[in-house]
Amino acid sequence: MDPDPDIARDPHVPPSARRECPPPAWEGRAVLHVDMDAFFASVEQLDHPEWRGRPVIVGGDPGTRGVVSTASYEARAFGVHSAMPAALAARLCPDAVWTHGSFARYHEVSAAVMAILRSHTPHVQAASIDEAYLDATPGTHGADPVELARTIMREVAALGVTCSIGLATSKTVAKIASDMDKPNGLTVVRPGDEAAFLAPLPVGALPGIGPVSAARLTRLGTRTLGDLARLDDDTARAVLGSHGPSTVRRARGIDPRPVREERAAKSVSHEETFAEDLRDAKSVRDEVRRLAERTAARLRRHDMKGRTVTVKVRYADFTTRTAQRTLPRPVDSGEQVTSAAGALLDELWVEGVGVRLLGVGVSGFEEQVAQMELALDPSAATADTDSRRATVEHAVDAVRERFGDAAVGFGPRSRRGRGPFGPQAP
Ligand code: TTP
Ligand code: MG
Repeated sequence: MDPDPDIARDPHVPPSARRECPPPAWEGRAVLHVDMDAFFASVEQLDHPEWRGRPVIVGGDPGTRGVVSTASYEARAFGVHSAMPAALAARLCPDAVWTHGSFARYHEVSAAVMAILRSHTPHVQAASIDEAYLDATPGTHGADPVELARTIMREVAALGVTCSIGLATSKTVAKIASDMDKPNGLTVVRPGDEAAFLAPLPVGALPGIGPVSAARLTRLGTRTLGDLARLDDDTARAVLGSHGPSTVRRARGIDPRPVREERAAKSVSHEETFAEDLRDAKSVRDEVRRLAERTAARLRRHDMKGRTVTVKVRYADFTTRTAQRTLPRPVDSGEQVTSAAGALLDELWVEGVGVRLLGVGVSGFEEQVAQMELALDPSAATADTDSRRATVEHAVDAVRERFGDAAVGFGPRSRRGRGPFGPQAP
């Protein structure tokens, strides 16, 4: 519960006691949440040694209506933070270095960090450009989870940027813990300590509770996660909607969601073998639509989008053919997958030949970082078709959910924004 509880490093514990009281072996699940410190600003300081130790603000322009993307810890000391209007940041911190930064460079450093994580275990879920979860449950991973966290911090620091890590028995608690001792801090919540660790924190500390829910809870007198943990399911549902009961369980430290390895999935598909061969074009087309919609629903359930749509047909004589098309943008809607699959079917459909099996798949997944880039740069999507616009809106939703409403602008005001940080504050 305290930052880094390793007794061996505690100066108040006499050396004789250190040998007698090794920390108990970790029991059960161990989840690490790794989050880079002031990520974009740290990359800028890495690339511009003359900016190290100085307040650095990424995004926006002093004196314009832009918003701050992030600020170095030196700038945060002046009260500057993400999503703050640039003009206000300029007033708070007049001597800051301002830069628009380069998303390509942030991707590069992000990829190097993810590679370090994956060198320790395949059980890695990249949650955004600068954060990831690792499953380090003893038995699935060799090292003690606390040791693993320290090793990762050392290896990331060797790249020239730092991260903070939360280690706990679940994703929710690990994520909250990683924020407790920033920058360059390790916070360990040992098995059994979850509820006590969470109880004093304000409700807004729980991922998923935004300002609106927090205000609604506060009006009811539910201020801390300890208060929230005491709500019954009916009240939770009335205040927080259908996710209420699971939110309350997370406030108690109960969160069984697994660390998901996106990379494991190379394609998402549905196929079906028919009891009787399909012989007319309409029933084949209807089946393709049904399979496309099921595939798209599964994509959305897993929060994935892919650019390549494949249709597979096995004919009555058992010969099998596939056709594939790569779209300009990743898709996850039933309509988009159906429309691509329908066009592919035209290439495969042979009048008069029975169809035994049909399949519709989507592959070519992009990492969430690519979606974030798109969202932060609406000019990248020219918004000249509805589907492109929908893609951007979806990505904007994802970023807003994570960073709050002010983080991303959208529409005419933002379309002409500059660099990767086009969005302009009103
Ligand atoms: P965060 O991890 O939220 O922030 P951070 O890494 O800058 O700082 P901290 O030490 O508190 O973790 O976001 C990661 C990057 O995402 C951040 O460096 C820039 C970008 N970002 C935005 O572009 N807009 C935003 O509103 C936020 C919050 C982040
Ligand atoms: Mg960060």
